[in-house]
Amino acid sequence: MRLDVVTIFPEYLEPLNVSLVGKARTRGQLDVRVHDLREWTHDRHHTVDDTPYGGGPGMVMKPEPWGEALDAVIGSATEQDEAGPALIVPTPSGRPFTQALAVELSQRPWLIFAPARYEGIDRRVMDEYGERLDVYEVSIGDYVLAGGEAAVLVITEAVARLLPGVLGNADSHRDDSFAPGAMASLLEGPVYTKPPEWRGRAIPDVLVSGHHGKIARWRRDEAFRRTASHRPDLIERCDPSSLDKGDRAI
Ligand code: 6GU
Repeated sequence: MRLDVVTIFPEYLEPLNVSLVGKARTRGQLDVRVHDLREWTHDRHHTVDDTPYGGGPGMVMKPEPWGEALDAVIGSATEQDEAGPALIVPTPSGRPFTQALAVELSQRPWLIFAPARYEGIDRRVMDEYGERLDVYEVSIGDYVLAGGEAAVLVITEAVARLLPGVLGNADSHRDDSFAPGAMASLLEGPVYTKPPEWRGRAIPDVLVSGHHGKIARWRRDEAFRRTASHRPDLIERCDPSSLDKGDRAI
């Protein structure tokens, strides 16, 4: 997969050199290219923003640098990129970023991220590229960040771990909280490892009982309890047929 990020803070994307995403890059599974938006400005001050039409607080990102930058990135396609890119615009006014959207994006060969600072990007940029490619305006949650760069890191990590061969064990994401169909989309319950006792705290006996049926039932109950406590909305909108007799007993 190819990822391009156009930003006024290229150094904000340094974490893409580390951990899972960094390793995927070294292995050649991810081709990440970070670009400085100011390279596509032509004035002495490398201006990327201006005051909003209609008045109001804050500044809006000017369309011209974005247009030149996106044309250059899209125009750098080689034979490998024949499928064409999707444009991801992180914004608090976007559609929610979910595991289902992470799966959809992980199936695309090329993503271009356009994270904004200030009050956002001039609307005409999204309208213009929306006529040529799929544009996803995406929010990572109901809170406001100072810019979209942190959202790029979040979306990239969620997408990269779904790429074939990036996670050591392909089964690792089958039971993820929010995986479609997994555990009826319950949150994951507690996990334990050695030693069997730590600071006077023992692990639950059932986990060393060797009884696989009882272990599965216990895990399901813990997941159900945690979901009911932290995310009752997930249980209210789940498919009732995904709940079993044991769940209903809780
Ligand atoms: Cl994607 N950007 C900004 N600036 N704030 C956000 C966000 C994105 N998602 C939630 N809050």
